[in-house]
Amino acid sequence: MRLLVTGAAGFIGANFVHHVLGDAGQGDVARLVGVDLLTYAGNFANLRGCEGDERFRFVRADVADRPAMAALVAAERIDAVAHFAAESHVDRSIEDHAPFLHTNVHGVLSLLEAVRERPGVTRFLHVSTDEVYGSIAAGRVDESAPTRASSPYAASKAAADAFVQAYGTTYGVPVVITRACNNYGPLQFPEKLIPVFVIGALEGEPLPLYGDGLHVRDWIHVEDHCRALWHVLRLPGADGGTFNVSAHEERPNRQVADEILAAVGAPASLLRRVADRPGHDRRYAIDATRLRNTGWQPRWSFADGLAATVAWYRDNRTWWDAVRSGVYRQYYEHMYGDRLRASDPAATGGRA
Ligand code: NAD
Ligand code: TDX
Repeated sequence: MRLLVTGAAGFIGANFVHHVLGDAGQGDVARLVGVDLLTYAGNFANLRGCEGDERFRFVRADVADRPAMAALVAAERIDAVAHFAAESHVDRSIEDHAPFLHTNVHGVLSLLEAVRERPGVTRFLHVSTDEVYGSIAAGRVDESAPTRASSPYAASKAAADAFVQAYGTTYGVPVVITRACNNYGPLQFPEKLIPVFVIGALEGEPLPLYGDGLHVRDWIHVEDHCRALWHVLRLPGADGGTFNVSAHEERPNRQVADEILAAVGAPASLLRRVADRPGHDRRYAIDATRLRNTGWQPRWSFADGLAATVAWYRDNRTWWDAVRSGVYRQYYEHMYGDRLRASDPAATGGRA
């Protein structure tokens, strides 16, 4: 396999590259080209250890640059694509949709065009999200559920999914879509709930819980997600298919916060109830039976995965010290400053 991995320096992309260049891909991968623009979320340090692997090459490029993607796919004789590159944070999409339209929509179109021109490509794996289904009032939804995006981020991912499906139907591109629930684990940029709260708890900083904290998310350890993606990338007869990826581990955010506080050994007084996210989806819960029926299953329980993740952040302070410097400070102040100053620890319901 000659594999193109976009978003290779991001959280899930980098974990996937390590997974595939490690034991999982032994004998299967002749070449792995990692592409990443190295935006605020991309970090070349996430790929430490890959530089010495002769199968690996890193290219800094914008996935929405059509000529660059077409040239790369042709020059490297790519025969499979795993597309991770995206603007991935809901709160940022509420501030400015433009980078989301650029990368998530124009980016996927640019890659689909590059692949359409190259008949040797046997799989285009589009890494999508459960957020395209919108809030799920009860039960778990399977892949037949309609898309009902709530945030500009989710809308851009749903649009990308629609283009991927259209290129499969119209041009016969061998596409597969995966829709995963919330990931957590090593190398996650501290803008998402778990790394914000783990690092905050380690530092004794206030932890901003949006709204009543009873919004439910469905959690999967990034390693289980990467195993699912590697499995789907090579799954015979899957062209045109969509697969939900979930460990079926649902929890309200407040419970996640409590579990983090317990794992770190930090006091509940750090919790702050802050102004809610506009359009905040109340609950995500997807059914991954279709994927499980093809032979994949998760290995991490949330309790073990969270403990391992807390241990990783505790042991890798240099990694997060570096990513939390400079422009990140401005982001944190912009996103949380006023909300935290307006918050009241007592508003956590007497727990503070
Ligand atoms: P991330 O933000 O950590 O990483 C995204 C990467 O894409 C970064 O390295 C960034 O530099 C790169 N990138 C951004 N714009 C680019 C561009 N124009 N050209 C090239 N590279 C660019 O995100 P993540 O959490 O690793 O998510 C990866 C994928 O998985 C995304 O498509 C996301 O929608 C999807 N997903 C994420 C989750 C989650 O919980 N994090 C869950 C389901 C699906
Ligand atoms: O500081 C916070 N406080 C808080 O209460 C943050 C960052 C989040 N939250 C809440 C909002 C959500 O209910 O925690 C929950 C999780 O929030 P995020 O980590 O921002 O993730 P979410 O919005 O659920 O989206 C994630 O899962 C699906 C990823 O960011 C997406 O990329 C993925 O597609």
